[in-house]
Amino acid sequence: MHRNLDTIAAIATAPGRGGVGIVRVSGPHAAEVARCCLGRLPSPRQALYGPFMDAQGEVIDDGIALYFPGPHSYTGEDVLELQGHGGPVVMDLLLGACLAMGCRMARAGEFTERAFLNDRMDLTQAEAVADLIDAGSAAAVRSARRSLDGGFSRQVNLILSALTELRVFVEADLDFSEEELDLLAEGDIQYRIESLLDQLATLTEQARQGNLLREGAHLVIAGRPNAGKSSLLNRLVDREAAIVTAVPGTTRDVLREHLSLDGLPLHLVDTAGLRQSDDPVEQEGIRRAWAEIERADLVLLVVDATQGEGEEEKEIRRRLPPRLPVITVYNKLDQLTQLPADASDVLFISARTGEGISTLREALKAQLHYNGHPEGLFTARRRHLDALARTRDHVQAANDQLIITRATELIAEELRLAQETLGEITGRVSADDLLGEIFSAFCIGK
Ligand SMILES: Nc1nc2c(ncn2[C@@H]2O[C@H](COP(=O)(O)OP(=O)(O)O)[C@@H](O)[C@H]2O)c(=O)[nH]1
Ligand SMILES: [Mg+2]
Repeated sequence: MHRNLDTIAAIATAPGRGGVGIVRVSGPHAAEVARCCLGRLPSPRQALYGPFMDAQGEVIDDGIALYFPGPHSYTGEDVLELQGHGGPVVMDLLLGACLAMGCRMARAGEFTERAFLNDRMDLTQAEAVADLIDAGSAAAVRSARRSLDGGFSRQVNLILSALTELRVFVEADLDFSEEELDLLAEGDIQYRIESLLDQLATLTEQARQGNLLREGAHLVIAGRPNAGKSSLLNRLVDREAAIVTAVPGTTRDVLREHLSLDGLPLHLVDTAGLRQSDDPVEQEGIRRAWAEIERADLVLLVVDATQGEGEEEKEIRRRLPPRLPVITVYNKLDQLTQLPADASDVLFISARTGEGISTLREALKAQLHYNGHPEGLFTARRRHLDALARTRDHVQAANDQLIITRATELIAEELRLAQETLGEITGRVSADDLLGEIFSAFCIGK
């Protein structure tokens, strides 16, 4: 266990003016700070109303103090909360008084970091605290709450114990037999590995959805000039965000809009039409369009249905990053008298009349594998997805060893690596730099 000898303090409420503002203190000197500031130590977990004084005994403010002796506190240490009037100057004076009494300013996320280090929560829960604070929708709040309640950790721990059992099994075999597995054990191990792979796949899909809900998807609208990209953006966000004209090359800057698709945050990007151009401004617009495409999760390739696909579209498709999903939409459906015969896997829409837009929205959800049911999800991060993928690779490698070499030692090693990798998610095994990275993204006072 880590020992934090510093007592830390910070303003826990948002900066600015408010009815109430809170200064939070955590660490071994919290009780001393309470006595100095309040004249006495409040009874544990009971509100004490009174004046707040600075180190010289001068009254700064009055309000309610709460004292939570460790380990039954947020951080696991002794915690003091001073709830005063929420003015920035009052709060600064109060914080200043705490610092004068021997506290140090807390770093961003340090309270939650201490909660983690004192085993009050694991890493997914600590991250869920930040996600809850940053949540941009009710669905995101619910999924962060679920992670905070340990929903994600429980699933990870289940797989971790399955891995432990399997490792015990394999390593026992390593002790008793020669270098190769006997057939009976092999069947059992094979079965267990397959079931592990299944569990990992299920959890990965849940985490992917959770991450999608947290981060949203980057959707780039691309195509040649005048196909109706900006009109489509406007239609999707239901307002005149982008300038639409009949002049090809109207859009030059990259335009960003946000949209919630049944709870799924979409970051829409409208771009300059892709074509050869001698105009340096347009060229820069096109360069930026390609830069956006490189970063996209999904591209909407807009084609003018009255003209169909030509050399330009071929050229665009050639340049699209491999493996980037693309939805092709034929726009200006209102101008068509009949549908082209060779266009079965494209969507027909009219940005002008709105026809086909609801189908497009469904196609977007399907392409992003968003099931539209945020209930039951927990928030997850790329870090988690990455760890899950590497865990799967190790389990898969163990499986391959089982089939190809049947070398117990190699199987055991892959399973050990799998367990270590999966443990990164909850923080059972984690490097200090990883912790620093996670907690520094928090706000001060949390
Ligand atoms: N008839 C029809 N015209 C459209 C439609 N969508 C866009 N346009 C027109 O096509 C022209 C180019 O549209 P714009 O959205 O600026 O295309 P962009 O260059 O791809 O962004 C404008 O004159 C639009 O009014 C549509 O669905 N039907
Ligand atoms: Mg445009």
